Amino acid sequence: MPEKNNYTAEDIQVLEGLQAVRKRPGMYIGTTDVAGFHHLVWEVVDNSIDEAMAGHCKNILIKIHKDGSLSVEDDGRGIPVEKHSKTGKSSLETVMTILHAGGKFGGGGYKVSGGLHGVGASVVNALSAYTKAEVFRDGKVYMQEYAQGKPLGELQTTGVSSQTGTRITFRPDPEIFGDTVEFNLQTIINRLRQQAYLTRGVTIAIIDERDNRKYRFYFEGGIASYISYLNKNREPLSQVIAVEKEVEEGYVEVALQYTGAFQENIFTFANNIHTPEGGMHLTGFRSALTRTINAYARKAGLLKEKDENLSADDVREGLTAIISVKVHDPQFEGQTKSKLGNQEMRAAVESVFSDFLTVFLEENPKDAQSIIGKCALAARARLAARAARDSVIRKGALEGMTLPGKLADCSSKDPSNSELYLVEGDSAGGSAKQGRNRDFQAILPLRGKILNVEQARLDRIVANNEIKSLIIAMGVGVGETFDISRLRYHRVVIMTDADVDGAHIRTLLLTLFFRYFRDLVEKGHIYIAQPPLYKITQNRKSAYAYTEEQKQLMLESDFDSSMKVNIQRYKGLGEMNPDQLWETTMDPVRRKMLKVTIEDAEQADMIFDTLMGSEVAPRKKFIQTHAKRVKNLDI
Ligand code: 0RA
Repeated sequence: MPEKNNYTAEDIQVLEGLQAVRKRPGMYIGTTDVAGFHHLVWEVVDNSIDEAMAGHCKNILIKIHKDGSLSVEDDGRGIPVEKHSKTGKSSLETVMTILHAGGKFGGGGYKVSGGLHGVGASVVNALSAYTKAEVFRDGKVYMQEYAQGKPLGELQTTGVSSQTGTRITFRPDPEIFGDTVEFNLQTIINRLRQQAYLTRGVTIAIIDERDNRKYRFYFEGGIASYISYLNKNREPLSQVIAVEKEVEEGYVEVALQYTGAFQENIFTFANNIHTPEGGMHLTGFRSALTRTINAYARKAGLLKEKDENLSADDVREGLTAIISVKVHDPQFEGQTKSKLGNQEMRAAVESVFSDFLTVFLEENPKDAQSIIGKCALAARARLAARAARDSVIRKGALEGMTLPGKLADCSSKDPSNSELYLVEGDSAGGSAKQGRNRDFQAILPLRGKILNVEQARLDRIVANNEIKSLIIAMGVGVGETFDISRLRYHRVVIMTDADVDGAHIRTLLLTLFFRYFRDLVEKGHIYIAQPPLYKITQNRKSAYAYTEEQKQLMLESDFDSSMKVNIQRYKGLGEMNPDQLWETTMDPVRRKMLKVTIEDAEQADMIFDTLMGSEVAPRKKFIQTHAKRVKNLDI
């Protein structure tokens, strides 16, 4: 036995472990930017969620403190504090300082062990300038503090308490994250709301002490409530259908509802971790859905003998679904380690869900009828779309279809350095054509308002002339024939006027890209041009301002305040001459372009539904709520 107060082999191992984390934080938390910074929060919250999933904790409270620290408090059993047989330290100190010593020693459970998740409290501790762990257990309060992962003293008893639970307070280390990153309340809210849906019955509260904002999430219905939330602006075609079952491989939960929308929205999770790349659980769900709906439709006579089967796409139109599985040893694969690889979950989800759906459809003939009616309509539209596409798109695209006449193409045939500008109207189109560098910049003028794709189906969308030109110019096809490798321009730039009409056309185009060309958005091919709002001229000196604030700043600091200045407000791109358009908006060296990203597909989706969908009330509410944030509104 090592002697007390001596530097033991264990101590050395601990220090080496902490050192490894500080030396290569990316290996443990992905990055050291804002994402990695918030990863610390998820790690600590995950431990409390685990305690809740095990049925021992009902409340979790997150506080963002004014001093740059954050605490996570739960009313679980409390991290054990007795001496740990292997390390000779308290279990608490072991959990807090030894790499990979997860909370649930030796126990089964669903503690995540793959990917970046579940690396635990010791990593957070190592990457924090200061950490305090408090445990409420056995009628006492225990406490230990750390700096950069090293204990500042022994475990102490600091008081008495009749409660049980754990509170971890940590302040991320500026040496690792820099000193400008802060906790973002909205990021934390979004994540915790999602966790509350996925962990039925737990209450998660958030207090931001920087401005005293408070939030509380509790969802009795779990993922079934999540479906209602996602569909709150859509027209429901069925009840929310939900099943959960413990199986040998783990735990399976599925909830879904059909709506009048044309798109599908499926979100999948494994051990509460979002798996946007899908995986085995999704595959199992999809095959069960198609098979079960077709079987029922045949049996009930809703599909006749001569009818083709409903396709996988048909049964997903208007579907909102959540698949959440728990698995003992999750394998995360794919480009972003967000695809569930566990083969056994395919059959598990497939059998749980198809057994349940079969019974549900038989017992609820009204729901069954409207679901199958919707799928059959989708099938008819698909056949119509195929016919339309065969005549207008596929034929052309595959046989070197002539590009639209209005497209002023570039001479480069290398997509990686080619740009396509989508310009509102012919007059701005004219300026852009003259101002561009024709080597690599192509211009496609769009006339008037393009179709609102949120309220139309693929067959009508491909028949719309403006959209047809756009699809042919991009070269990627649409729907079943979409192929990103055929993209003719790696930058597709939306260039609209800085007024309300311009904003509307931009939103319509973004909706189109989001709904039908989401891959282009996700791969970073869609951009928004930033034309200037003002030109300020004084004598022979002139400058462009892109925002109201910038104009103010320039007038105060760059121009002579006693002499006359001329301020030109650009209402539209057409008011700029070609040279001006080039130097302010199109020249790669001087322009400012925004890359469109989908940080949170779910949020973006909801905003699109709100703004573009058929329900008027939510749109009005959204605009009222956010009207103050819309700047440069020019009516
Ligand atoms: C291991 C065993 C027990 C509880 C925990 C870990 C535990 C860990 C964390 C981390 C955050 N909150 C937590 N709550 C509990 C249970 C020991 C027992 O009482 O049997």
